[in-house]
Amino acid sequence: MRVGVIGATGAVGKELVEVLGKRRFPVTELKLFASARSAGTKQQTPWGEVTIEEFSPAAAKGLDLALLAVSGDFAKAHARALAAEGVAVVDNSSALRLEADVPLVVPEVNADAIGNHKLIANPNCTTAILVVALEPLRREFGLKRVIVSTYQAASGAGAEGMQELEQETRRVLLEGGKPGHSVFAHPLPFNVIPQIDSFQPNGYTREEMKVAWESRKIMGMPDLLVSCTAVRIPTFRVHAEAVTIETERPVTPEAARAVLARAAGVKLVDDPANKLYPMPLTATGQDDVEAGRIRANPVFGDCGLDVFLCGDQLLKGAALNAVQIAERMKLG
Ligand code: 11C
Repeated sequence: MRVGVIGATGAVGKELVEVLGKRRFPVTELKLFASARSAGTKQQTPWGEVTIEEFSPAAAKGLDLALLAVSGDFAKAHARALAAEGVAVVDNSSALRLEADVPLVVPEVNADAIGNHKLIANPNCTTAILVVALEPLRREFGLKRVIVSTYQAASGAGAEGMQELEQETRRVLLEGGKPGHSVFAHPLPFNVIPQIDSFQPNGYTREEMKVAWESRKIMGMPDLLVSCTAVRIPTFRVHAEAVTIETERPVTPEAARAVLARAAGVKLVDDPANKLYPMPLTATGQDDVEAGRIRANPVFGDCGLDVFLCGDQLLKGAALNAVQIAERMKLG
C-alpha cells in the first residue's frame, strides 16, 4: 500500500508512523507531508529515511491511504477530494466528525460503520478513550447517563503543548519565578486548568461538548445524556477520566469488572489493596485503555457505577485508533 501521513512532524503524525510500523501495516511506499517549513528535512521511519514533502493534491496522487493529522481547515479543503480520487482517508481533525455521510469510528464499538466508505473520521481523544470502556458496559447493562471529569495531558495540545510543559517546568525549577504560557490558557506546570478549547453559549467548553456529541454518534445513542468537565493537568501523554454512569439494568462492581476484563481495547487494572489502579505513568505507551477503581455509585442506586480510565492520548486517543480504522477499510 502507498501510504501518506499528512502532518508527519506533529505529535500525532510521528506516532502514526510508529504505529504503522509496529502493526506491520503493509506499506510499500511511505510519503510524509508537512508544512513548507519542514519540507526537505528527513525523518527516520521503520521503512528507512523519508524526506518530508509539502502537501499538494498532485504530490498525494496515487496514494492508497492518507492519514490526516492536521487542522480542520485542511481536512475541509482536501479530505473529500482525496476520497473522491479513490484514496482511503482517515481524518484526525474534528471538522467532519459530525457530518452525516462521514462515519466516526472506534473499531471496538462501531467497526461496522466503516463499510465501503472512503472517508472516516477519527474521534476526539477523550471520546475514544471513554467509549472503548463504555460500550461493553452498555451492551451488558444498558446506559442512561454519563458524567465524566477528565484529567487531560499536555499532548492533547500537540508537540507544542508538551514542549511548553517541559520548558516551563524546567524554567521554574532551575531559575525560579513563575511559569509562562502561550499554548495553554494559563501556565500548566503546578496547575490544573478547567478549560480545554473555547467556551460555548451553554457554559461547557467545546472539548466537553465534543465528548457528548461524538459519544452519541459512535455509540448510536442520539439521546444519551452526557455531561463532561474537561481539565488540563501537567502530565505528558495520557488522558485520565473519572466516569460515573447510570445503567438501565442493575450493575455490580463484580459484574462490571468481569465485563471490562474481557473487553477488547481495555485492560482491567483494579486491585486497590495492592495500590493497582489506572495511572498515566502505567498507561503511557500502552495500546489498551486502563480501567479500575470500579465501585458502586450510591447516587444512582443499583444502577450506579464509577470507573476510572487512563488511555494514551496519542495512541488509542489518536494514532492507534486511526490505524485500526485503516486496517478495516477497503484499500487500493
Ligand atoms: C485535547 N482532546 O486534549 C484535545 C485534543 O478534537 O481532536 C484533540 C482535539 C480533537 O486538547
